[in-house]
Amino acid sequence: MNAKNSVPVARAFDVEAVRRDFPALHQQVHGHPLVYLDNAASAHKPRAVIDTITHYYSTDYSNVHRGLHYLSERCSQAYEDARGKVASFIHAKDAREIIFVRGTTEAINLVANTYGRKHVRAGDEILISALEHHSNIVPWQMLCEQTGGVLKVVPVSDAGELDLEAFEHLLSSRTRLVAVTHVSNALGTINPLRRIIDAAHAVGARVLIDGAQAVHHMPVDVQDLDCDFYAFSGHKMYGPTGIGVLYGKAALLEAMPPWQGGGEMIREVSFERSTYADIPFKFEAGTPHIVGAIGLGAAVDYISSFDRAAVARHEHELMTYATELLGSLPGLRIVGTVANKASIVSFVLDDAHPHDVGTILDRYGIAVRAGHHCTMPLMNRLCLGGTTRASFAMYNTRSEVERLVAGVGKVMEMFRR
Ligand code: C6P
Repeated sequence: MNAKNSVPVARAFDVEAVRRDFPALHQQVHGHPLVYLDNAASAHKPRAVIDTITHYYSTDYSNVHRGLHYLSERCSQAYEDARGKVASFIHAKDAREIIFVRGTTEAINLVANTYGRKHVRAGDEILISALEHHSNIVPWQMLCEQTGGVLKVVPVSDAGELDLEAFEHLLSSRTRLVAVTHVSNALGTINPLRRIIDAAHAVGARVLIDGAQAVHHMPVDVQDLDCDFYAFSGHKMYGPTGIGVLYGKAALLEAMPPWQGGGEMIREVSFERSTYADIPFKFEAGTPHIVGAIGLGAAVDYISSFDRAAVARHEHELMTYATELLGSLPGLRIVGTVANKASIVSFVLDDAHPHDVGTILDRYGIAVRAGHHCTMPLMNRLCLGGTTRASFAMYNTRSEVERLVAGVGKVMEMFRR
């Protein structure tokens, strides 16, 4: 804090200093220094998050919103402070619009099972895109099976770009909900959300954004976007596993029926009927992941302590550098070539299966993901069984990109026909 006016001062971005914050990065894997490029699957945790979790389990831990005693009050305060931090992080109007859930998957299932079951009738349409993760496909398929709704899919180009004209044609007065990803986890494509959201609202549809791969790479302002729901996971943004967020506009959340029943989500219970608590508690049945939420608050503090534009620039440079070096290797093809991309480079080799690439890179201490990345329909659309995917975080370096490229070179030598 700046002592004079209490305005937080952004920490200068220095990647070597950032790396010192992450203990797990400093280890050898198969005799090589770890190069961790599987951040889209899950990112490592800074000391600030680890210490916060240790602190709460070591001292101020108790159940929340139940006890009148000292520890319960302290822990409840920290849990609600975390909600406030998340609300500010995505610029929600009100902390009541932040529902703590297990992750993106649970957030989307919550909307499908509450908003979806209430509003989708036989013949109504739900519009998703061909870029979606299984988490933003399967819950809608299940909803359609239950309600007679119809799932429609916006096509994607060979480069990995949504066909916005097709999207606008698919929208109709039957469209109840549009559910699209902010950033594609398989290709890195950043979708033009404003255009999508405005067009969906023009036909009276609600919009859910899957922000799992976006919220830690770029500033997200849910009021400016005007999305109705925004979902993300703590573990990809340097926070704990098992905790995530559903943002929803307060008026929508208030009108939605609860999903899971139990303690914490009720106002009064009798054997005849129950009444429900106000938001957000209506959607947080049972004992929540208390320390997970507090740890997520610490992750938000950590990310927010930096000049976020500098972090985004650094990640973009890594992606561009990796694309340039990998793209120059004969027999390697980058998959996902749109101009507007974030932190992800997917590729295929002419002569080696992605699983072989991933396994061999691991022998050199390089962690990447290989396979369909939980986007089987997208892989089918691109006529691929899978890709090898390098995904970057704020702590990665140019020399790690060079280690990746050298590793891929070794794989190519092994498989050269
Ligand atoms: N993608 C990946 O390696 P959960 O598991 O609920 O935290 O997140 C699911 C999810 C939803 N949407 C997108 C765009 C995602 O990328 C993910 C998780 C990981 O790409 C694990 S499959």
